[in-house]
Amino acid sequence: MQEPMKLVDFRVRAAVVPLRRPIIAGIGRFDSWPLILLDIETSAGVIGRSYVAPYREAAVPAVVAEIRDIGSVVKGKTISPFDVFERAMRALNVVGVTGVSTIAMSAVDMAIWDALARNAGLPLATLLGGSPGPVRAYNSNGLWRHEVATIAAEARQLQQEGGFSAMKLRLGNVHLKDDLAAIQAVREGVGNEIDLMVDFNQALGLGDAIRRCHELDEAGLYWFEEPIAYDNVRGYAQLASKVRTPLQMGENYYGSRDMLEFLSAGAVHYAMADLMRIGGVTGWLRCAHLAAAAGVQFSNHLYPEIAAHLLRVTPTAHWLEWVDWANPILANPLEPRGGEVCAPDVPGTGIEWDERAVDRYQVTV
Ligand code: SMN
Ligand code: MG
Repeated sequence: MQEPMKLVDFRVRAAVVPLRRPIIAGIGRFDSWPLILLDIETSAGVIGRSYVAPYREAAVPAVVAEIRDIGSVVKGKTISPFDVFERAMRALNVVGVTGVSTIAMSAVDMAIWDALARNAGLPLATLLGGSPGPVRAYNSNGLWRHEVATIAAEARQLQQEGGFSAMKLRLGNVHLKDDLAAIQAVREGVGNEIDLMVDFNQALGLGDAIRRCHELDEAGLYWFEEPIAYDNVRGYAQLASKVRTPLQMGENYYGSRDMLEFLSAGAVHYAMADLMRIGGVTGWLRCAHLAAAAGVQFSNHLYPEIAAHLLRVTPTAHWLEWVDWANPILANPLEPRGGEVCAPDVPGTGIEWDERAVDRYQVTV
């Protein structure tokens, strides 16, 4: 029997990388993107890697502190994701089991799974019982709530960036006419054949959302994402029963219990999870099986490098959200082709740092 692999040390760094297109959405504007990079050193000599992006640069120190705190709880322990998860969350319980605690836990969990897969010499998808390979993707790298004049050209760029036939547009303008103009501009740029998801980023109140969704129900959109505040389960249940375009949300679920609430309330037609909030790979797997049991198609939010592996073992796998926002510090960024992203056939997740770029963008924490 092989010696069990132990957690030896955590190395946490932070970088702030430029965005090719500023993020402008109902939840705010972000001109650059903060990344927290975690390297977990193991007794087997392999390093497990992950990153999380907590949107706000000012939030980085809090997340880093929590990751280090988890490190102090689990260092020296055997690398088993389930046990580490339970032990760390038991410790963090006193400061909360969602928010920063879950974000930090997710970073640790993803790095642990990477270490396990690397040590086994297997791609993460294979370690989890699947295989590396392609997943269908939509391009989410643009179409923010900016000047309508540039939307058509941007939609064309997004289509060409990786042969995409699906993309996401951000809506939730105060006036319907501005949402309609943005949709029209995308159609002018790339025609009616592409699948067009739209995301309101919680911009609307329930009454306005019912009105807006009805007004847009004939626009041939693929899904309506997060029209109202993410924690309003009853509001989503009402909306879900009233609209014809499928309702999508979930990037703000903090763990599988949140998702269970929405699924059991019939509050969504599609579901998604953000690996930074859901509890990393472990949290994803819990959700993927809930979604499958409910017959609900399941997509990722961000973190395409890891999501590509996970969608390969998700029974109701739906769409991969393609963003390239971590590319500036990745040595082997994924390359979408023909509207697909491939979970790579390499040990682990395939995440490797471009150390020179990390030096360049690093900030002190
Ligand atoms: C989103 C992602 C990241 C920052 C702002 C908005 C958006 C999405 O909700 O689903 O891509
Ligand atoms: Mg969204």
